[in-house]
Amino acid sequence: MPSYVIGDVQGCFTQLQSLLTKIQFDPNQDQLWFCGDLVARGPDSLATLRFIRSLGDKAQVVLGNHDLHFLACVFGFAQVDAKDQLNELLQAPDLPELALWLQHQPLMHFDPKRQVLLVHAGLAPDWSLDVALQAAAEVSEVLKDSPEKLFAVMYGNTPALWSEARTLEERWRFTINSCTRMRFCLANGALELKEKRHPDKVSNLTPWYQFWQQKAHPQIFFGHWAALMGYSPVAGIHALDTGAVWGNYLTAYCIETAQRYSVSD
Ligand SMILES: [Mn+2]
Repeated sequence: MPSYVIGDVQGCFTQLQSLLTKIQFDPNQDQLWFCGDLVARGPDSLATLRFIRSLGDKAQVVLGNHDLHFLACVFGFAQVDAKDQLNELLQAPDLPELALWLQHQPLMHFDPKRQVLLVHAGLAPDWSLDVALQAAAEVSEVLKDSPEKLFAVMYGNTPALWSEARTLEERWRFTINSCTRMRFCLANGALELKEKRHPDKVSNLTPWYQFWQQKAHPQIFFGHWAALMGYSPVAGIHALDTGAVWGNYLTAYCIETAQRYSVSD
């Protein structure tokens, strides 16, 4: 029963289908884990969401920043970004079911038996694994039960440290920023949320995963950072966004065999 972790699909439904052909995906046996950003910039967010939802318990999803922004638009708390191609999805007759399904997906998924963790962007330097799981679970609960409360306070870059997140709202925002937006941190572990380039081009910031190199950690799979092109230098921390939506590749990683598969179109 192989499990494949798949990078940021971003509405690239055609590439997703070619990738599944390449790995000879068997929906009766195989599991697909998606590391978030299912929708937004690519041409076919509607088909992507319908397909992944139709997989039922064969698919494990975590939410990315674009998925949360899409939900905030559905709930009237944000405007669709001019670069997004979401109109077809927003006008679909099954939008309510698709949005509700997405709203029930977690920010983080942890399989304690296999010691494998899935998250869109990463884990904050000043978290332990237990604190990270607890913080992510709190956000998932509020997203399910009172999404308006969450979307009203979701946007913003502060606090930059978990120790500075004092109110419930600050904890939600910090958790969402760590799990769905972070790439680099300052030397003290504070989140820096603007820089997107490859670490080789950035001198004064540290990639989040370098902080986790020193901790005992499960295998971590993440997306979100297309400039890495699927490479993280830390053993057991796997980058999977290979920029399908930017004309590069969509990647799947088989957890059992550690083999990578990519398609470009
Ligand atoms: Mn992202």
